[in-house]
Formats: sequence, C-alpha cells, structure tokens
Amino acid sequence: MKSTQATQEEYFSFLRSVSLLRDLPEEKLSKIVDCLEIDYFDKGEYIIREGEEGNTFFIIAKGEVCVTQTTEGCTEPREIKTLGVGDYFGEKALISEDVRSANIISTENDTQCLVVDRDNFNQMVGTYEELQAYLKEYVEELSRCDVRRNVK
Ligand code: WNU
Repeated sequence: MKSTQATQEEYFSFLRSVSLLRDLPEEKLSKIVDCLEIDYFDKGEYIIREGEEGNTFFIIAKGEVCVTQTTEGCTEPREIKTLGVGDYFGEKALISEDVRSANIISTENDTQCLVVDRDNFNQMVGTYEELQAYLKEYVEELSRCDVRRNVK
C-alpha cells in the first residue's frame, strides 16, 4: 500500500485493535500494513461469491456486510449473519484450500475492506502458531455450521 505516514499509522493502530491480530509482533503487523490493499464497495455489491476461487482475506475497516449461503430446499441464498468494523472474512477458502463457501455482500455504501492476499496471509498466519490453530479451529466450526444448515 502506497500511502502517507499518517495513514500507515492509522492502519497500524486499527489492525492492532482487531482481536485476531492483537498479539501479532510489531514487525509482522507493519509488514501487513505495507502490503495492504483497500477496496471500496457500494450497497448490494458482492465482495465474495459462493463457489468462486478466492485468494484474499478481508478485514472490514468501515461499513457492514452480510453473509448469505445457498441451502438445500431454498431458492434464494439465506442470510446467516452480518459483520461490521473489525470483523474479518475470507479465511476459509485460504485455509481449507477450497472455493468460497458463502456470499459476502456489502450492506452499506462506501464499505471499506483491507485486503490481504494469500502470500501475505500465509506469512501472517503461518509463522504464528497460535493464530493458525485458532483459525483452523474456527474454520472447522464453520464447516460444522454449514452441515447443520444443510448447505449445498
Ligand atoms: C459460515 N459458513 C461459511 C462466516 C468470518 C470469519 C470467521 C465467521 Cl473466523 P470463504 C466466504 C466467507 C468464509 C467465512 C465467512 O464467509 N463465513 C462463513 C460462515 O457459517 N462461511 N462457510 N460465517 S462470517 C465469519 C468466522 O469467512 O470464508 O473464503 O468465503 O469461504
């Protein structure tokens, strides 16, 4: 990410406030800031589509998104939760080496997401065992939720 010093510092302290990244070493966090992209989405815009390949991890910096999924016996994808500032998504496709398992749709204009690509995600998570274990467990729990929900 090319940006001013002030912006870099803003992102640094924002990322520090994200629970997942709370204990990440200083230099790791700075590295993430250096390679961040920022994406902007309007209301109704798809950030992630179920079934597509995905190579990115997202952290919401502004706005709100909803998570929807296609379930057995329903024609329309079903809304399963909403996520807001400081929440993240997109880790499952990266960790499970699978396609995207849900839709993520912006529910506000000017939703802003910090985007981390697969390489940087692996660097962030891979070298930090606790984080890796935590996410792996979370992703397994999501799969169990999917089964209970009768996801196709
Ligand atoms: C759910 N089932 C599935 C959420 C975000 C982060 C964490 C929950 Cl640690 P992806 C689609 C994304 C997926 C998840 C997110 O949607 N998601 C869920 C569920 O019940 N996915 N399959 N709830 S919000 C959420 C926990 O991030 O990652 O790359 O894309 O498959």
